[in-house]
Amino acid sequence: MCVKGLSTPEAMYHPDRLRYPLKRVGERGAGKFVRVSWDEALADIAARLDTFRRESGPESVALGQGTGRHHYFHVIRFANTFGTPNWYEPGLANCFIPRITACNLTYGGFVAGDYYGDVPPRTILFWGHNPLVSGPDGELAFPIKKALAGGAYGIAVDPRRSETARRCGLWLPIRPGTDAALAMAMIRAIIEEGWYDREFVEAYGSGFEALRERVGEATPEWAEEVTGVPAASLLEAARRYALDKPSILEWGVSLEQNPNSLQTVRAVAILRGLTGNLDIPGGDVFGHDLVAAYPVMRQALPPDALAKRIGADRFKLLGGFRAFMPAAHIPGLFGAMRTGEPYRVRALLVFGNNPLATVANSLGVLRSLRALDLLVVADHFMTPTAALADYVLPSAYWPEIDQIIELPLVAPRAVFAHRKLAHVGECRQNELILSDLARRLGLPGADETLPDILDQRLKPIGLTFDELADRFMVMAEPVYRRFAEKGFRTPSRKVELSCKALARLGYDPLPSFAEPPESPVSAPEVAREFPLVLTTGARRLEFFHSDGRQVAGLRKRRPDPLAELGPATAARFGIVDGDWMRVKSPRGAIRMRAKVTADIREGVVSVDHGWWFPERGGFDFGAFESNANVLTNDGPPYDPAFGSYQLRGLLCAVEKEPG
Ligand SMILES: Nc1nc2c(c(=O)[nH]1)N[C@H]1C(S)=C(S)[C@@H](COP(=O)(O)OP(=O)(O)OC[C@H]3O[C@@H](n4cnc5c(=O)[nH]c(N)nc54)[C@H](O)[C@@H]3O)O[C@H]1N2
Ligand SMILES: Nc1nc2c(c(=O)[nH]1)N[C@H]1C(S)=C(S)[C@@H](COP(=O)(O)OP(=O)(O)OC[C@H]3O[C@@H](n4cnc5c(=O)[nH]c(N)nc54)[C@H](O)[C@@H]3O)O[C@H]1N2
Ligand SMILES: [Mo]
Repeated sequence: MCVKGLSTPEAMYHPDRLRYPLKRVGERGAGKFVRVSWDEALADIAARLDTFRRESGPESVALGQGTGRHHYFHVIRFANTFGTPNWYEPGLANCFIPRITACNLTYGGFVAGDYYGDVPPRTILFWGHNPLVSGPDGELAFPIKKALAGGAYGIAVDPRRSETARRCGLWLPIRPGTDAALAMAMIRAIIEEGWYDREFVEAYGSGFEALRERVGEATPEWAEEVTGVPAASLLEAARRYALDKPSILEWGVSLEQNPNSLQTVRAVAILRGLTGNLDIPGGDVFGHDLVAAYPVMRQALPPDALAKRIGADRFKLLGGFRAFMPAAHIPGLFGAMRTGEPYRVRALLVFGNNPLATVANSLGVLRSLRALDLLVVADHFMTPTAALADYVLPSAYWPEIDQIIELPLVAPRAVFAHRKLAHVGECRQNELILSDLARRLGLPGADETLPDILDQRLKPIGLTFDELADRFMVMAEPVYRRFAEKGFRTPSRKVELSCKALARLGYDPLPSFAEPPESPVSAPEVAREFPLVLTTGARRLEFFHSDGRQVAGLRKRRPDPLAELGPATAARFGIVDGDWMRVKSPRGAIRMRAKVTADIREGVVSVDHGWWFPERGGFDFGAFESNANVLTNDGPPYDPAFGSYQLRGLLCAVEKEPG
């Protein structure tokens, strides 16, 4: 088991675990709270939400959540039925939705590696992704280890020789933020060398000639100059991925945390189509929707509310009606809280998100939260964000909830039951907190209970939640090459190498590279003071984002926030392994412990994210001392389609801390 799983009892029964609802007394941020009953807390919150709704419109109330957890769709349901278009999740612009959307646009559905069928992959291309550590969602670490041990050839595109890259035959140490250039050059090589799947492209590809023309100048030599990846490695990677089939392409969040996220994920997505590695055994395959979608009650949100969604007018694939899961733009929303532009956002209800740690520009986030009339935070622990709240609500930990786990996007054909087996204090599952509030506010659908919803979702497989729980899981038979009969689920029924739907929305139908706006190439004057390239947030096994720092069993294994840099880079700044150093960007400075390693591209600094110090107390738990998001940028330019902001591929400097 993962160390985080093993530490569950320690985390769940931790003395600092929130056990009762708390109400703030004294000033915001003074950290003084008193215990109140659920009834008192929810009655007051509901009354205040009702006032905001009447005085300033429902859009003045925002909902926030972190990365997709069990309550994900219920938060959206609450927002829709309350009538506010302003909910957010860090993943919408900067994690996963760009990948999903690029797949939908290019081949009409999301694809994931086929590790569970009879045919194993021969090649796995890991792009900005370290699943042996991050294993997102599909518990991918296990099948991937097995595939690599069984002889699959691994290729890693990563500025770090990550845990995954170390098991690969080929490592392409890329300059952060330049992935689109590498992908364009691989597309060109695959076309010009004749390595593409001609039969597949002729039958099922649309826009091949336009694509060929677009990548015309993306030679391996050009890409070497831009990305730092040797031309020979690039060609070897392209040849193996295209010819040693079946191949899986595992891509990560690194492709999305930059202002060119749409075109970056599109360029990489196209590789699957060109090489015919789509929906074949041992390749990347489409998911099956085994169960019904969560009833998010999208129809309850009135059309005039859609127009008020912050960012929707500009970022059409984030908030517009063509968006996969329309949401508000985080920098715009937090901006509205502190500036009142385009209108005042007065209240924020947060479920499982620690924006002071995980959203770019932490000091800006602090000002935004302080400006609110009402902040409610539901969490397991008193986090720096919760410490600013008017109400802190104790949420159930994962063994204390009922839910259905279906992951058609990553584990394409299984559904699991997850059954409650413990209960701590007065903690409640978030869905139940939201339903209670919905009832008090008289929102549509408020009489539908969580068990009703779970049963309703399982109707397509003819089971109730209890029946599924007795069986634990249901898995469907694999189906491959569905396109041979029905084509792809795109307007042209083909793989859209050139994408008409994008052109219609006013975006480039073909992939392109844009130099990151803050780089040694695009901002040489900034680079004089900040000569190194910054990337942040490479996952660590012990922690989930800002979670877990108070769990001794985890903290012991990783006591300090680390920043990795290469031996020559460290020597240049007089830093040795283990030194405390300051890492500075044009926006701020933090303290990190240096990890000097040859397993990173020279000139790059990779900074851990999510750090705060629960043991410190105070009003902020040292939340700004070693927080990567003091360095990152929530300002423009943004990706024109998703509004993605910059967490990777920025500039920084390092210096040894005196004393
Ligand atoms: N610099 C930088 N910043 C990043 C990233 C990066 O790479 N670099 N990555 C970004 C990405 S991809 C993401 S998805 C976001 C993640 O951002 P978040 O999801 O905000 O990250 P967490 O720190 O996990 O915050 C979640 C909070 O939810 C609480 N929690 C966990 N489970 C539950 C639950 O069941 N109920 C409730 N109520 N609370 C719960 C935890 O205790 C924690 O305080 O971070 C983003 N931020
Ligand atoms: N233990 C643990 N697991 C997690 C999480 C966690 O916090 N902790 N978070 C979960 C979440 S929400 C997410 S989104 C996933 C993310 O998981 P992954 O998609 O695997 O992403 P990261 O680990 O952030 O980064 C992957 C690799 O990208 C490299 N990299 C950094 N910048 C660049 C770049 O510009 N280009 C390229 N090509 N590579 C780059 C990093 O060095 C790193 O090795 O992990 C999930 N799983
Ligand atoms: Mo994420």
